Amino acid sequence: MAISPPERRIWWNEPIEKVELIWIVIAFLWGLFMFGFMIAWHFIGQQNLNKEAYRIAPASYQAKVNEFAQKYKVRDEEGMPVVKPPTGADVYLLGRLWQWWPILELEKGVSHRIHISSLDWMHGFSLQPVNINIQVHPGYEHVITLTPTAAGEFFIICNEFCGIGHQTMTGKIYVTERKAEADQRLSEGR
Ligand SMILES: [Cu+2]
Repeated sequence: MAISPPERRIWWNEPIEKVELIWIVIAFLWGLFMFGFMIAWHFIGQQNLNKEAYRIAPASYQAKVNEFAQKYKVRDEEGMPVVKPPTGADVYLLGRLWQWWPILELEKGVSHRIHISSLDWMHGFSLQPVNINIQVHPGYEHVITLTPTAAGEFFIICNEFCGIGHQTMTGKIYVTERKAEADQRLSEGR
C-alpha cells in the first residue's frame, strides 16, 4: 500500500521486472509505429484533411469575414446573416464565443476554398453528420477546399471545450442543388 513508506529508502535502484520491461518496449514500439502511420491515415479512411494554415491577427481575420458576409448576404435567419458565395469565391467562417458565424449556403458540387479561424479561444470545427474535424486556433487561418457532395442542412458544432456556452456553439451550412439540376427536376415534375 502506498500509505506505508518503502522498506528501503533508496528504492528506485531496483532492477525493472522483466515483464514490465517487455510491456514498456511493446508500448514504445507501438507508439512509434502509430506515429509513422499518421501519414497513412491521410490516405486510408480519409481521416486527415489536406489543409493549409497561415498566421493572421484575429482582428484582421474578423474584418475579412465581415466583408465577405456583407458582400454575399442573401437573407437573415434569427439575426444571423445567411451568406451565399458565388462560384469560385473564397468563403470565410469565424468561430467565437459562442457561435460559428455566419450561416453559409453552398451549392452541391461547387468547390470553395473555406477559410476558418477563431476570434478568441481555441474552438473545434466539427461538421455534422459527416464528421469533418478541424482544430481552430486564434491567430491561424486554416484553409480547406470543400466540395459538397450532398444537398441538405449541415450543422457545425464546437468540439473543443471553450467555456460556459460551449454546448450552444453551433453553426449551419445549407447545401442547395445546383440551379441547372433543380430546374431540370422542376421541369420533370420530380
Ligand atoms: Cu467553441
